[in-house]
Amino acid sequence: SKIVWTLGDALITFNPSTTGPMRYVSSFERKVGGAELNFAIGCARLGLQTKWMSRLGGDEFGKVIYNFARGEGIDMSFVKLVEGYPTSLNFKEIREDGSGKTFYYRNQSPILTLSEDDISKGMFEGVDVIHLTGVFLAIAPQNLNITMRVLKIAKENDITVSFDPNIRLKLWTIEEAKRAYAKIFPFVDILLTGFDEIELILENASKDSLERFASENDIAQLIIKDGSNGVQAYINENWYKKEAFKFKVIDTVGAGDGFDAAYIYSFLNDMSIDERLTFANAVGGLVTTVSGDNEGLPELEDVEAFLGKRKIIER
Ligand code: KDG
Repeated sequence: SKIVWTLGDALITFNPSTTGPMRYVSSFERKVGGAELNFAIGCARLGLQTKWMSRLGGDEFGKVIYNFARGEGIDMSFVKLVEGYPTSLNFKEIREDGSGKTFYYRNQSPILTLSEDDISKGMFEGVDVIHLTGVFLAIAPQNLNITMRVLKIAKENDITVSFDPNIRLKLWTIEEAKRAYAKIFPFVDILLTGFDEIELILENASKDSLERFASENDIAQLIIKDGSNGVQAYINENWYKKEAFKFKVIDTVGAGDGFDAAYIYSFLNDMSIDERLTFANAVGGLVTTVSGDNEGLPELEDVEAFLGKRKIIER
């Protein structure tokens, strides 16, 4: 099968047992999250060979994340546990409609111990897609250098680069984000962005300015996700559009990561553009039906069953 490679921080994610303001929530479920890890789990469940690079605390929580990711079948060769850095935490607040807020405790993230020297060409042997996101960039300024090193190796070796800006204004400012993204975009082949995000980045998300942006940065596939409003895409200079499926939403966090994983899976498996957008919409939506960032990520046969292409015997 095809191989994807990603890089990023992971967190222990505490999902509230009740909806409403977090100050009134007294019990939480301990789960696992992190945008790039969610992406990796999504890829692995669909059947891609998935490599994830990260640093986790050498604490109990670090071991929880390590074992969880390994249990999902992710290649952990580039993940290390580091002593002296507590594993990052993320407490979630969830509203009745499944949307919510995030409270991070990640100032001393173990991923701060990662440096450019940890990136070498050999890590990318056989890799078909490298997927990066803005969360990693937002965590520390030196992560831009690490990312640039990955991107240069990708270019030299003709590896497809996919990127999700994943803007997190609790971690950096929009100006800082835009400065970093401007360096990244020229290396990107597949940009998977939220509609609100690309609007923030370009200050104008009209069709004209999106087309200009794609052509200036030589981005062949620009995918614009807009939650329950569906998805638009500008691919090889043509526009596409797909409505979202309707779901009973429990927890929206992680839906974008699931969409990204599904899009990359469908791209690597030569689905048509129409099929890719349908497939990714289905996976992103399915994620929202389950509490937690990644518990709702489907296996391939679940997506096929949802799309009516296969029947699952349930009892
Ligand atoms: O995309 C999901 C992430 O938002 C969540 O897992 C936490 O990595 C995270 C972040 O920084 O927001």
